[in-house]
Amino acid sequence: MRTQVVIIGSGPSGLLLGQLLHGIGVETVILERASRDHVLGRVRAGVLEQGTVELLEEAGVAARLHAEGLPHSGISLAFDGRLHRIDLAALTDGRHVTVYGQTEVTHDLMDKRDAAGLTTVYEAANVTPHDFDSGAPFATYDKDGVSHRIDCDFIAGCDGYHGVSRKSVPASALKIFERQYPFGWLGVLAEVPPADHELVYANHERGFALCSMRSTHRSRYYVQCPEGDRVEAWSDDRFWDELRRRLPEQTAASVVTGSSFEKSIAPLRSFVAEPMRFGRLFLVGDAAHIVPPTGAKGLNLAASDVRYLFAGLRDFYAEKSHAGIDAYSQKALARVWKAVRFSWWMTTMLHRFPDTGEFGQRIQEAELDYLVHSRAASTALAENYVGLPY
Ligand code: FAS
Ligand code: PHB
Repeated sequence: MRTQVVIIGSGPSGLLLGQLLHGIGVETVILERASRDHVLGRVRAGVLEQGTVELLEEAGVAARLHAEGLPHSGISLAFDGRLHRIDLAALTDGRHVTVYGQTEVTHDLMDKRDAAGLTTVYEAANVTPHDFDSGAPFATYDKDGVSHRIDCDFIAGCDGYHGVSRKSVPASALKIFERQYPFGWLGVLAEVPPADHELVYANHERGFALCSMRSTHRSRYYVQCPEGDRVEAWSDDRFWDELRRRLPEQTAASVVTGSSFEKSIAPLRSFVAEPMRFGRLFLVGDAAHIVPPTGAKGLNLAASDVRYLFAGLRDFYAEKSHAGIDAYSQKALARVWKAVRFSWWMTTMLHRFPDTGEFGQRIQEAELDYLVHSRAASTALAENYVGLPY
């Protein structure tokens, strides 16, 4: 079998790249190790930068997003028993974010790909990229006990942090940067109306909390929890009590509790693998970088990687130009590191670390107080949160 671009991974980055390439007549095959339902069952990101929305519009998959997504022009920071709103739109000439779950983005992209009759091999086992340092790369995989080979021009490693693509690169060719945070996020989904009409990021002596949502009737909440904590240790009652203890009284009083239908703990880390290109293999999205979700950047960074790689592949196929693919790693990493910094900064400002102590808590509160009363500081937060220019 032969195609132009083999995409490993049917998450948002693989699907979005496949859809954009299809739009310019470039053939792709996606190889995904999980089932379609398993991919759709993952609950992850919830906030889309304006640039990501524009990319989904370009891919022709933004209709439901515009019908059901919630445009947000501000967020609130909660500390010292009060809410402090950051007016994102006023500080960034009208830019905003859209609340629309990653699950929905993935669903829309999968439906669009299926409608176009494009090939995605789900439950593909032992996917392996080969000869990507030559001009004739190929991928192999096993399906239903049969081994397959697909020859191609390029391989896009869109297979996430635990994928095979980055692991197929010789360790000597990779520079890894990593910081593990000494806590995780316990997240729940519940069919209850959100506590506030916008997101609330709370700094509290007991730990960080986040009030988010998926719609006006479905809420997404998080509380910081100890590293190694277990979901089984958290009943719904315990979660709701802890969440409300970390919020200002007025916000806590607005929390509508109910039974959670999803509850999980995610570890927090900052991770970057450099470079993001190895001959005919490109690392995209979580395959190359991970950020703590405090800045709502993970999914949006995957989208910006896709934008840069798509532009490079479009120039290659349209004009036989290598300039775009040669510049991919350096351009993508320049934006990745700014998002890694912002996510690290939001995380250190809002979370309780083992060594924070009373002095550290006062420093965090002083930074937050300065932030919400300084137009310059609020603008810096706002322009990073809505998404820096590509
Ligand atoms: P994904 O990991 O989404 O997709 C990779 C795909 O490749 C998967 O379908 C996987 O099954 C497949 N794959 C893996 N190995 C393979 C192999 N060997 N062969 C074939 N296929 C393979 N971001 C935010 O912005 N906000 C959040 O709140 C947020 N919360 C998160 C919570 C969790 C628990 C996690 C893990 C991530 C979270 N993220 C969040 C980040 C997340 O949204 C990612 O940035 C986003 O999924 C990146 O998309 P992809 O790069 O497509 O990677
Ligand atoms: C979410 O709704 O899942 C979400 C929103 C904002 C974040 C992280 C997660 O910073």
